[in-house]
Amino acid sequence: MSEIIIMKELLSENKKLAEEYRALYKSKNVLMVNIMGAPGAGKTTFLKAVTEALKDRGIDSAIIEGDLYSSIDADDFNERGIRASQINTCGECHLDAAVIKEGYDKLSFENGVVFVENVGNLICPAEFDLGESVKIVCASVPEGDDKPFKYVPMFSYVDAVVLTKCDLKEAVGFDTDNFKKGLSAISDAPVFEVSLGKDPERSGVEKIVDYILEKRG
Ligand SMILES: Nc1nc2c(ncn2[C@@H]2O[C@H](COP(=O)(O)OP(=O)(O)OP(=O)(O)O)[C@@H](O)[C@H]2O)c(=O)[nH]1
Ligand SMILES: [Mg+2]
Repeated sequence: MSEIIIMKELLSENKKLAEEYRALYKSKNVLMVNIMGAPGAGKTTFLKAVTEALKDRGIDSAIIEGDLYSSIDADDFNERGIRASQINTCGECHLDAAVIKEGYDKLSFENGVVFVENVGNLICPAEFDLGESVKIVCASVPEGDDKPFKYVPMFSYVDAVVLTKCDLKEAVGFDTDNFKKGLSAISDAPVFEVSLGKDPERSGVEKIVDYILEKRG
């Protein structure tokens, strides 16, 4: 069998599982949110701020951490009192619906929001439905304002874009209009800007929390 046929079968089997698990997560009153982005885009930093803001609003959250080998991010969340389960892909560049279900089962979590921190990668994760209800990409300012023009599958796949490290815009000459021009050519996803460097105010986080809670209904 050719590699293309094997890949098509794999994706179709994954899609079936994802539909089944999406219904299961909904039945447990869990909103599953898939957070994607390049390595170092600021996914964990963003999730720390969001889970804290949700807690302030009385909403429980938990994390499924996808990493090639380490458990650094999951340990960090657990130390902060946010339940996190670890999935190590051992070199694979993406997660799939079956491993997310395993991660979810380890959490024993209902009635709240589960965030998946996907493996740092702007390409492969856009092909794999995880059974989530919301897909978000974190794009960081230092990566450049041309990314929506170049990584079309990812930016056209997501429901929302979080533009991270906005405190660095001036330092790296980031052109926000150009970024939005590239995005609007392929998607109507809203853009949320956040600055979480040294900003104690969690700048921009409340708006994305409103968006997530709207999706929860
Ligand atoms: N200046 C600035 N730095 C940030 C911001 N958000 C994250 N960082 C820094 O960027 C680096 C990477 O952040 P992480 O949150 O670990 O990124 P990540 O996407 O989770 O990284 P991986 O899980 O390794 O792919 C860290 O040094 C953060 O402190 C921000 O808004 N502004
Ligand atoms: Mg991380």
